Amino acid sequence: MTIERIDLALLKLPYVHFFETSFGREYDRTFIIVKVYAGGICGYGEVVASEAPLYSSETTTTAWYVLKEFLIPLVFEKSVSGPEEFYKQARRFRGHLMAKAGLELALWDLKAKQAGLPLWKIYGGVQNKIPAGVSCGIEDSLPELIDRIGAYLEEGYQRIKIKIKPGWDVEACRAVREKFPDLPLQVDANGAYILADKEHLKKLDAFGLLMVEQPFPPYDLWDHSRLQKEMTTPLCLDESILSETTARQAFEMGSCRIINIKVGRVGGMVEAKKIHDFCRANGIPVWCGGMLESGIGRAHNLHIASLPNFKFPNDLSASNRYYKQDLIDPEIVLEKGGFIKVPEGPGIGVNPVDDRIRKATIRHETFKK
Ligand code: OSB
Ligand code: MG
Repeated sequence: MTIERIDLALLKLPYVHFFETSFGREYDRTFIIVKVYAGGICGYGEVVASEAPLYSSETTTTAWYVLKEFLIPLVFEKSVSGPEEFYKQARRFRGHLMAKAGLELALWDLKAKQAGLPLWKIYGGVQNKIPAGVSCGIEDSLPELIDRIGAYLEEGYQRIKIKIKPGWDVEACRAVREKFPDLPLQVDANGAYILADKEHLKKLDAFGLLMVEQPFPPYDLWDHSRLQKEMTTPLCLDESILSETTARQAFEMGSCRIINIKVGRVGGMVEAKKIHDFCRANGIPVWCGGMLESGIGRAHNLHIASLPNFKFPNDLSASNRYYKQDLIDPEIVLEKGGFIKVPEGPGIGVNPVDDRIRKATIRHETFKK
């Protein structure tokens, strides 16, 4: 079915609580929602690039530009109607993986809605409830971190991830471990260290962590392999894994033992599935990372996390952990035992509320064939 129209909207939503990583502290999130229309059906996608090029080199502005000037015209000019065809065509453009993923996800939602099936069925998912974890930002003090973790555990989350950076690492782990000796716990540095910190990072082996995520910057696969050789705790790569090829290279070099899959980071679900399948064939467990998505992006992540090689609790939390009012109705909730249900309706299976989207929109543009 021909794509008749594509809409882009730039939104800003305030967080319920600030989120601080080794990049800095943020109070709200700016992101792009993509809508694709065909035959009276609308597919939704989310572009996870943020305002500043901190997590990756993409920003909301570069994503908007690349969508408007290259990716949307490609869909119309080549009469692209589905996500796999979009993936093949869009590969001619280098990089801009988050921009590509947002449009590809909208096409996946559309395709599943056209078929009347939930996305997880189209993807070959096997789990209908997803183990939920929380990613905890850096706080002003260790007691505040401990209080926050206590509150999340009270709500029922299965595991906690804390953000670390130089000056907020070993002592933070020690404090959390003292208070919660048996808690499934992991840490994420977002690339804040360098190889010279190797001896310091090895101290993290003392805390029984599930994994240490992305200690070094994205391009340092080799340095990660040097650190992994000397640590007992598994390393997990996030920012470094951009494709099935980088996943294979990380595996061959021994740069990590676990991979975080984020569909936005790798350019869409076609590539995410390739990474998933490669990891499954080679005994590397994966889990689903998050980018503090709205309910639209998080619903997409729930379907992806239903695939069989997702083996750890995920950075997938309920709507009320992120936003006062999510963009979808009903919102995403945490079930007993610390799970989130995979939506059962067609496509992403959740209902975006147009009025809420409109209220949060700061820029909007419609494109037609
Ligand atoms: O590294 O996993 C990360 C949020 C923004 C950018 C990078 C990361 C994160 C998170 C949030 O950890 C996880 C979530 O969405 O719950
Ligand atoms: Mg991460």
